[in-house]
Amino acid sequence: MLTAEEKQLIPQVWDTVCNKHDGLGAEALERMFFVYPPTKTYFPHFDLHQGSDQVHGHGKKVMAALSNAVKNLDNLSQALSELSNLHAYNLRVDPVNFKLLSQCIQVVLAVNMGKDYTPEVHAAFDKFLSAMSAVLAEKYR
Ligand code: HNI
Repeated sequence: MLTAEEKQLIPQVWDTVCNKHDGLGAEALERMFFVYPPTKTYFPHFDLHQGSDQVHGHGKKVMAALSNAVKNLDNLSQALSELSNLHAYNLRVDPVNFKLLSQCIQVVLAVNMGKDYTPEVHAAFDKFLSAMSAVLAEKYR
């Protein structure tokens, strides 16, 4: 459960960092594909080279979905319901992969925020991304 402080901190960081850099999603995806190559198997139809327009475009979609989640911290399950259906029924992404992408998102935040990536911010995003992953995986059974 996110604390009241974390519910304030997450939108603040989102507005100051994530909304200002539209490449953060692509940066996280590039890391995921590089560090965990099996994740590439879900994207056989994509050009996955560094700097790929497709990865950039997909990164923007992922960030937009996260933005929507940040606006609905009390209501994640409903806000992400369609996306959860898509990942479970159509894409059939193995839920372990959500953790891998979440880790890459954390690293990208850390790299971009430097010392502002405090333990409090780290903990808040860890909880938020775990909650997000749980919702994306909840239709699997
Ligand atoms: Ni995911 C499509 C959001 C994790 C594989 N994914 C999307 C779309 C969004 C999205 C948004 C576009 C939906 C649409 O077009 O209607 N994905 C998210 C979020 C997370 C996530 C917020 C976790 C934080 N997706 C993952 C993971 C994988 C993944 C971990 C696999 C490793 N996603 C896909 C694939 C598509 C996709 C594959 C379809 C891409 C395409 O355009 O063909």
